[in-house]
Amino acid sequence: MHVREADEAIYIGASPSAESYLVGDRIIEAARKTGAEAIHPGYGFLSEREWFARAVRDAGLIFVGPPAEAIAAMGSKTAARQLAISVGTPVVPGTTSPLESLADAVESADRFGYPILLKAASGGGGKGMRIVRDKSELGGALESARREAKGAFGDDAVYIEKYVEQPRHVEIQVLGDAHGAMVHLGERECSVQRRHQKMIEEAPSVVVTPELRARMGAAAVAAAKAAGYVNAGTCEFLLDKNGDFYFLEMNTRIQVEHPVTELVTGIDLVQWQLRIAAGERLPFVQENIAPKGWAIECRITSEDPANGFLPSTGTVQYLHVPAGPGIRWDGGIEAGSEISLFYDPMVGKLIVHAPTRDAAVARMHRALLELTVSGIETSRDFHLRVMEDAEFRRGEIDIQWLERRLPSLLAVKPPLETLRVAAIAAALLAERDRLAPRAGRPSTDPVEDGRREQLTEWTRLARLEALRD
Ligand code: MV4
Repeated sequence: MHVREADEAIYIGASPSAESYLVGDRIIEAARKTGAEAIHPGYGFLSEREWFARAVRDAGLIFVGPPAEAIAAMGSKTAARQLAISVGTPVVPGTTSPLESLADAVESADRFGYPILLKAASGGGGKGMRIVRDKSELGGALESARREAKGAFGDDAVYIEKYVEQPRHVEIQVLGDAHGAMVHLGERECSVQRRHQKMIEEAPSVVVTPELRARMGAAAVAAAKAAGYVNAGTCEFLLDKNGDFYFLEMNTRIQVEHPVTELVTGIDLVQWQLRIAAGERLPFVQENIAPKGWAIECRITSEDPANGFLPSTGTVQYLHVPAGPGIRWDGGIEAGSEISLFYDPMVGKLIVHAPTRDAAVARMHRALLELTVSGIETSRDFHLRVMEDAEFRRGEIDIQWLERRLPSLLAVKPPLETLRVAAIAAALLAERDRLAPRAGRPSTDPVEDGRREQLTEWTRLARLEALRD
């Protein structure tokens, strides 16, 4: 679909991303061949690789994203913590340099108090993380964290943070130009996630007041500026039950969930990424930026929630996309699309905007009912169950909410609409059988035919009455 819609398409290699999308030279060569001036790295693949941003720049092209130096500054989690601390952005209590030994780990853990979290210094996204609740577990956890970090990032450096219990994941969108101006566009609430994969995001967050938004926003802008950040970026925070927030890390790319911010601020983030890359100045005044209404995004993936979110492959046979006021579909599939295991299972994002959170939840529910994807399993029904969930509707969510709630979400019976459609289909089939019980054989009994007709008429009226509500 994206190839057909593009003005020009260049073959960059075979389907495995290691042979195509992850080969920087192939991408840069494609830009050269077409005379493109700039490369937008999207999300995933090479979007946060310092070396790629540098290679694009060295090739005389524009990288639509932050300078390579800013990616590097935020890439090391311990360096990012030091940067944040240096400008007064709160971070979780912990070490600001990698652990040197088990003795160092024991001493640091005692200083901050259990439970603690071991994190990979080159990490992010949860890889190489270990919760340690007791001194006796520390040695083993340190070893396995190092091993996982080494495997995933080629670096076994690990550091310690105090473990924050049941926080929310709230992130702040920032936008900075190349002339030193930077604003924040408020928060996104991203707590509804499973195994570090976000499933639902919203803006604003039910627990963020204008005052807290201003403080978190200023903290995010300060950290981003300290890294020399330009273009669109996101600072991740944990927000605890007391309303205290802690900087975790910065995502140096446009994120999947950026549409919710676009809808509540009215600012087209991707357009501004391009305008910033072209050297334009930001025209925004921080005081005038405030979220209007409520936006929610559901990630529609080719995964089967009933089967432990197993990836589902196949051909999309039929697609019906919801439409109407306050509904946006950012999709990458159409009827005939082949869903393979080569790429991320996300096939589309359904995003709604409404005046209030309640209205947005209702609108999302209606839009999900309208969404039809056949040929592959999708997360659509799962999202319907979340929109119907009482705790979600009250906004009572934290980063463990989904995994806690999963069993009851999956146990819920099908929605009323589905039962209704099934009832109508059953009634129509029964009606057809009754009218043609002889399956094409000619009638031999006109009296019996008359009785059947009468019965059918009464049955039909009764059924219509029953189906009225
Ligand atoms: C934490 C934490 C609790 N305490 N740090 C996970 C991914 C990475 N970005 C940081 N993560 C966490 N860091 C401290 N000190 C809990 C998580 C965490 C998490 C954070 C955001 C969204 C989802 C999460 C799921 C599990 C754990």
